[in-house]
Amino acid sequence: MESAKPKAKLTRSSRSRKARPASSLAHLLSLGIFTLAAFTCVCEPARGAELAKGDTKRVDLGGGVTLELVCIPPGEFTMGSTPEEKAWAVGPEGGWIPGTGRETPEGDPRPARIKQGFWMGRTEVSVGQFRRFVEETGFVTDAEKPGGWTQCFNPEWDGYHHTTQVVQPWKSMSGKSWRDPNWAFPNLDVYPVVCVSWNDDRAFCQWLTKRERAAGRLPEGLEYRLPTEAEWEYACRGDRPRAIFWWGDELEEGEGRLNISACDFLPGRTKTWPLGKAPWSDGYAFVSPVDHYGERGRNGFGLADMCGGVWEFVLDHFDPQGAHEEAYFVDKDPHPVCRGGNYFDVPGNARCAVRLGIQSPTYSDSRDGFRICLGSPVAGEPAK
Ligand SMILES: [Ca+2]
Repeated sequence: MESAKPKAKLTRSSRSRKARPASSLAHLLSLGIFTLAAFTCVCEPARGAELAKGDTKRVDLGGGVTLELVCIPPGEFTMGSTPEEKAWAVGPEGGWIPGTGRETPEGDPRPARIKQGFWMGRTEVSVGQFRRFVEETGFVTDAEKPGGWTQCFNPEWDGYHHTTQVVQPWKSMSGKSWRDPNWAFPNLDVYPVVCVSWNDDRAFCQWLTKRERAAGRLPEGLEYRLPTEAEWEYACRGDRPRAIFWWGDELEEGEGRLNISACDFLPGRTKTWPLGKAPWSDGYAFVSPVDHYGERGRNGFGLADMCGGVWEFVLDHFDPQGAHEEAYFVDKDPHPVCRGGNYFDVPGNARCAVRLGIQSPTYSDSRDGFRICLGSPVAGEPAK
């Protein structure tokens, strides 16, 4: 952003601010015309009327496929979870297993600040959007490389058998990938893409940056990338006071808003997912179409599926001490962070504060996807 500021000032001084009504700007955005001056507004909320919360932008990925971005203005929020929230997560309603310590890395509530505004994908990146990337570049995901594998649902799984042993429904498989995550149903373009690694996700962002820049639509100094962990949590909370979910603390208020482990039969079976569940049907035992729940499923920033759906990779490496206001990276043995929970998770694992450290930058899973953002480059990001 620093390098962009002098140009932005020149651009602003060369036009009449009062001459351009908001409807005209909205029209330009709808056409995909995106100026440096327009983005600068995101970083300067004092300018008010031009770009603010609720503004959107549609990116043309080619082949008739688009990706919608939502404006996230800068602001402050409370990161982390209270002891009461952690206790709820492992209680009868939250449904997670007590004693695993999975909730500990959320840390205590603490103030955090997002200094620069950014744009964020309205939804998780879909199968159709990821397909455009692969079609244009021939990109081969980590799971598809020689010797590669991904974690998918094991069709032979027949339950947890708590009295004897816990057998997980997930199994490492070769020959499976984002193209075929081993669902028992077709992998539609409207589903969130899964079985993509942190490396794969960053490659998608890099492709989009180059593509938009080549088309003259990307101002110098901005790029497509994964959101930082702080940006993700700020965006997830949706400009509301800290709570368990983006709509508040009440699980019952989540009905019709998210896809988690609920009262839905697995395809071709008479069983639902085990453990605690949301006490309603959300319609899907596995993935649901992105933004399936419409307005009711969107948070205060207009973002869909921030809780539930699929886990979303963010840019940071995992620090068991808690998420950081500035992006956090390690030199050795990095574990990328996923946020937000997924269709298999109990309510206690689909909260705004939930964090998960992933095995490695090449690991992929049919519960993990990603969401992109458009913002300033992040200091210290490992080379792509
Ligand atoms: Ca579900």
